[in-house]
Amino acid sequence: MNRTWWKEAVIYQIYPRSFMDSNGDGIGDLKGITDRLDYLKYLGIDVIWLSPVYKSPNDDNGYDISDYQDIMEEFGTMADFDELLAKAHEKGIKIVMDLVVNHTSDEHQWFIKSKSSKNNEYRDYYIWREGKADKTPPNNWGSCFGGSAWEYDETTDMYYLHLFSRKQPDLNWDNPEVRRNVFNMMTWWCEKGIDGFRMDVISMISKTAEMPDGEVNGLYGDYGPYCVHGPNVHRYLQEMNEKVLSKYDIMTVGETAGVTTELAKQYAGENTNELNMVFQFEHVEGDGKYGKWTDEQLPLTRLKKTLSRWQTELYGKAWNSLFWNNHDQPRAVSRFGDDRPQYREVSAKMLATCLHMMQGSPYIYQGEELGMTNYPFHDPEEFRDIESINAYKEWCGSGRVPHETFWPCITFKSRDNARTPMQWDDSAQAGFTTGIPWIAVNPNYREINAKAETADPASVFHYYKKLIALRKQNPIMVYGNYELLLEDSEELFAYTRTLEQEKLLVVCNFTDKKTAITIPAEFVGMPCLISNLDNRYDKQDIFLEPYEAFVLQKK
Ligand code: TEU
Ligand code: CA
Repeated sequence: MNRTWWKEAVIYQIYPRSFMDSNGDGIGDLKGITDRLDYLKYLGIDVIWLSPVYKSPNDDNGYDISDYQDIMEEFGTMADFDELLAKAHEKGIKIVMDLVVNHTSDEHQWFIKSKSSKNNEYRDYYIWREGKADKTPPNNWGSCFGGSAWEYDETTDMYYLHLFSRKQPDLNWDNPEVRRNVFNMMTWWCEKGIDGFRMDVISMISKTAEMPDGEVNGLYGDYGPYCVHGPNVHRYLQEMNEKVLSKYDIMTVGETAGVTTELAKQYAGENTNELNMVFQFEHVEGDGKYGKWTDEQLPLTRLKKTLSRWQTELYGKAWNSLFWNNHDQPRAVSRFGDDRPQYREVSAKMLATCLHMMQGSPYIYQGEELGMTNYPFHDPEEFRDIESINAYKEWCGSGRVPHETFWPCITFKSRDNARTPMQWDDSAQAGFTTGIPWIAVNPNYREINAKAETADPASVFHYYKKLIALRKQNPIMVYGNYELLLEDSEELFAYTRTLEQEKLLVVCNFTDKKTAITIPAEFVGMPCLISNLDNRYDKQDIFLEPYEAFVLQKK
């Protein structure tokens, strides 16, 4: 398997709105990120994935772009971006941009022209269809953010498609002019010296020509079979690779909702000339009671089976991206660990061990390295995310599900859990802003913050720092083959990694119970590479403490 920098990298995702506010308006910005680069350097990460910073009306917090080649007012200026890029590169940190080209904002010039008349030259940059005879939308598809996926436009008496909010019209990728403009914009950013792209819902850019009603689950029809992994998606990515990506030493990761291991071998195959890796979502989906909304964790055996399948089926064929959370997911320690005070730190370290010892490039979401937790929502007024606001209305406001039933589900899974301000210290607003933050700071910031944790060698922060350093020193963590052990255990997630004659044994207790394990004979007495409780592992039969994790190394 050929070695590359992005296979050996640890990537840190920054959600700029919530990372650091430098001018007291309560909104994170580019200068704030630049001011915090030394923190990231100290943590030891190699790459920053920067969620969108382009001009946007912020209907979906920047994932609705009105100008791809200018910076959002609230985040600063292009000069601020250039300074961030230069300073990051000085410190040996690369910057990967968030490419959102399945859709634009409805305030993008292209859409303003497209909707102005049926024969405008930009008309076919988007997906317009006549309504049905009774004036209802062209089909029954539902938008990810609630309501129909079609918005009626009076000017031209037609509907346009928006798989997300009505202010996020889908681009028509079958139009070669759309592809040409997108590729030119990507080249413009690559020429500025950025180090790659995370590609937003890139598996949705090709739609089928026919757009029939979808299977109804809930209030609307499913657009999946017609808009995800569509007929030309690989052709368009190969064209993108040939015209842009192949010309630069950059990293690309596709956000491919709905991807399977088979499809991933095509999207991110070693020799398919598309992308370097993809985000798969099989381990963070499928738990829903009301759409995606749930308050339940899935059985550990399901998580192990899913992650193991990705480890083994991609090995040597495509590259894995590894994550527990991002700006769309609840906080890892609240969802997969145990955020009760007595277990928060030890379970956060256990989760970090479990993920960072796997094959693939690990992603850390801002605050995960501190063991930041979900937010204690009490009122729908506290939500800022269009997805949560609309979902509460659609499920509860309509009376479909009683508040007391739905509330635990939406507060457990809401994307706003990940979007509360980064907790820098125990001063007002956790040191995130000197003003009023756009979204409330988690009240636990006094105990959970970067200042306290960087000063405490036993903190979650220092545990992540050690894992990142170990990845640099141990190629087996990057390139070793993976094999699951104890497949049927509902308590322990155990696996080995093998690279030539070197082996690692990774054992993680996912429960709050003392749990017995028999260590494979070949590992008894072997050196411990890392553990979250610093116990001794020199006997064959041992009891693991709640959330205990350790790694033994046999050279
Ligand atoms: O997310 C794609 C997506 O499907 C999300 O809706 C996500 O899967 C879901 O919220 C999980 O609960 C991307 C971006 O990451 C997200 O922030 C944007 O809202 C979305 O695309 C539209 O750009
Ligand atoms: Ca600001």
